[in-house]
Amino acid sequence: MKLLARPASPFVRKVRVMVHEIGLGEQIEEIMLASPEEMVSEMPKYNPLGKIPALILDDATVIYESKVICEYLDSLHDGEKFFPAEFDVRWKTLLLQGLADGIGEAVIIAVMNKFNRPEKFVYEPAISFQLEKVERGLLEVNGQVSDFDKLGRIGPLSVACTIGYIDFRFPNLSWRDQNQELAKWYSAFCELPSMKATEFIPKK
Ligand SMILES: N[C@@H](CCC(=O)N[C@@H](CS)C(=O)NCC(=O)O)C(=O)O
Repeated sequence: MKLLARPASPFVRKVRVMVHEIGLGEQIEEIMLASPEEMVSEMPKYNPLGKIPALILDDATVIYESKVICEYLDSLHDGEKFFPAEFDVRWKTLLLQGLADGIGEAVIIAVMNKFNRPEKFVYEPAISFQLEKVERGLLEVNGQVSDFDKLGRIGPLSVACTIGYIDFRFPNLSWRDQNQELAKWYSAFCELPSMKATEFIPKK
């Protein structure tokens, strides 16, 4: 299998961490697209939405959307499942994944509005609108941290990848002050070898 990816994406990281955790690394070749331009030209060939990640199976079937890729990968191992079958746990972990992914998407929109355009087109209220979603989302997640060990694995993993992306894009966002439980949990989660192996360290 081949994973089409870029190193900083929180959605790609979710898939990569999971691949490490379930020990499937040998079976998946990571193809890191070299630039945003390459992504724009290449990705629509695999995903009509033009987005990474996309997983190309050995029979050339393409799976996109990180949540779908992760659930597919979960069917390939016999260890503790990221998407539990039991309904009560399943819907909670899916909801947490949805919230975490939504926070990540808000960060991406804020980034597009802030950095990827000429100064005169930067509209601060549009950025604040997205960062308010991030703030509300993290507060909600913070309230669930004490239940994380009962919540199924994909939700917390999605949270960790989103936070990694927030810290990369908006390092001055002081989310830790308001979300101390989450900050403590995140710092411990980052010690996992799978998180360390997939950490994006921007070039200075
Ligand atoms: N819902 C998608 C989101 C993926 C996504 O937004 N990927 C970004 C990179 S982090 C992307 O490819 N953006 C390019 C674009 O929107 O054209 C998923 O979970 O896979």
